[in-house]
Amino acid sequence: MEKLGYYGFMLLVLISVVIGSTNADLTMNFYAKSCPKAEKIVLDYVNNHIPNAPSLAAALLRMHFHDCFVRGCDASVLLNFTSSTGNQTEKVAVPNQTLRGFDFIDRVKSLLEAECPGVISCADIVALVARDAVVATGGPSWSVPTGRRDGVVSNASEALAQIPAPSSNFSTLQTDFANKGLNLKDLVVLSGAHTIGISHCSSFASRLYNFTGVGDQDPALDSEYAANLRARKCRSINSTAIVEMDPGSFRTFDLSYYTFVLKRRGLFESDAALLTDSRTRSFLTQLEQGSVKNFFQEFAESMEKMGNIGVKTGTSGEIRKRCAVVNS
Ligand code: HEM
Ligand SMILES: *[C@@H]1O[C@H](CO)[C@@H](O)[C@H](O)[C@H]1NC(C)=O
Ligand SMILES: *[C@@H]1O[C@H](CO)[C@@H](O)[C@H](O)[C@H]1NC(C)=O
Ligand SMILES: *[C@@H]1O[C@H](CO)[C@@H](O)[C@H](O)[C@H]1NC(C)=O
Ligand SMILES: *[C@@H]1O[C@H](CO)[C@@H](O)[C@H](O)[C@H]1NC(C)=O
Ligand SMILES: *[C@@H]1O[C@H](CO)[C@@H](O)[C@H](O)[C@H]1NC(C)=O
Ligand SMILES: *[C@@H]1O[C@H](CO)[C@@H](O)[C@H](O)[C@H]1NC(C)=O
Ligand SMILES: CC(=O)N[C@H]1CO[C@H](CO)[C@@H](O)[C@@H]1O
Repeated sequence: MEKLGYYGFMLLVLISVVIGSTNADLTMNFYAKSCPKAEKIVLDYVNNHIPNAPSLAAALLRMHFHDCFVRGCDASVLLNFTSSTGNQTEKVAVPNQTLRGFDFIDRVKSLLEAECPGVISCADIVALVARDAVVATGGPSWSVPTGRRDGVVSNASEALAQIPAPSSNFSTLQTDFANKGLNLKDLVVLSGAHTIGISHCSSFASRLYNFTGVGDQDPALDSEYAANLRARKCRSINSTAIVEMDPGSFRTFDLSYYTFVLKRRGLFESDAALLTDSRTRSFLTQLEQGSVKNFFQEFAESMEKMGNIGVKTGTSGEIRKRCAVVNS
């Protein structure tokens, strides 16, 4: 730095400012001029419908996660077909087979198209709906800056490769999150989303039956809890039943996910994996022992980061007319 001298230094500062500004960021209330009622329309729709179908809030939150982890938050998860991949879009990949709520997004999109045709991206709809739905069920709120544009590619193999599987160990989770610019704290905080929603037995049944091929169960899962799951819900390895991820409060955004994980009752190996590293175990314990308010604040911070992953802004991508298909 010394060799650069003052002018060299100022030049560097100038260059980084220019680079920073061409990399257009999301902004709060991006549609204030182009469609002033947009965010209110989303909020009203969510508030009118989520109280009647609270379980959708979890599905919509998860959809935002799956969108952001593949090609950035660009609504690629919603596409049925693209010219490069045909019908092998993210939707058909194993992790997406249990996604729900596509028609909810489509209905919000129709309302927005009626108000301001061709203005609001599907990617922003996914981000806004996820936040508003979680808030509508009493969960945390977070800032959702907007201005995301929609992608034109959706590839099933990428979803399979980049969305962490429930069987993931700690190092896989760490890498998958780091690849998206998220750290270990984000991993623990965002895994806390499993305080709401449901899971199919297929996502964890391998832990209950013949885990290592000697008729055993996953030793990282509380054996009493495992026996209970085998007896009541997941009666065979092929059971199609669904279970509450956070039994007793699966509709309430609270700290009980962390309590369950610490009792070795997290459903997935990926939940249990958070106990296998001293750093994530310590975050987990801190969150569990802290206040709900603290968890909500941390969750808001990490969600904002997640909502920023690989966003397309400015002139990249497009504003889709229908969320399931790219514009022709
Ligand atoms: C850390 C890696 C993660 C893994 C391996 C994982 C895996 C899973 C699996 C397997 C399910 C159950 C799907 C089913 O069988 O129906 C699930 C559900 C869910 N996940 Fe995750 N997840 C992870 C992180 C996240 C994150 C970051 C979020 C959101 C911020 C999230 C939100 C949810 C929600 C809300 C549900 C319930 C969905 C519903 O009720 O339909 N997960 N997750
Ligand atoms: C989809 O992604 C996979 C894995 O990244 C890649 O090998 C493949 O070429 C992609 N398919 C298309 C049609 O782009
Ligand atoms: C996907 O496309 C292939 C041919 O490209 C077709 O045979 C198949 O039926 C399609 N699947 C669905 C679910 O539309
Ligand atoms: C974690 O899982 C990955 C992928 O399955 C595997 O390659 C790796 O060896 C595992 N790491 C540990 C520490 O078990
Ligand atoms: C458990 O897995 C092993 C190895 O894959 C297999 O040989 C055995 O038959 C399985 N046992 C049961 C009860 O499914
Ligand atoms: C589960 O499904 C697999 C594959 O479809 C089958 O081979 C297996 O026999 C089934 N196991 C049980 C216990 O039903
Ligand atoms: C996209 O596929 C879904 C099923 O996954 C279907 O319900 C929807 O009608 C399709 N949308 C379009 C525009 O093709
Ligand atoms: C929501 C969705 O599109 N789910 C699809 C996931 O993929 C399977 C096939 O692999 C389809 O049957 C589901 O409709």
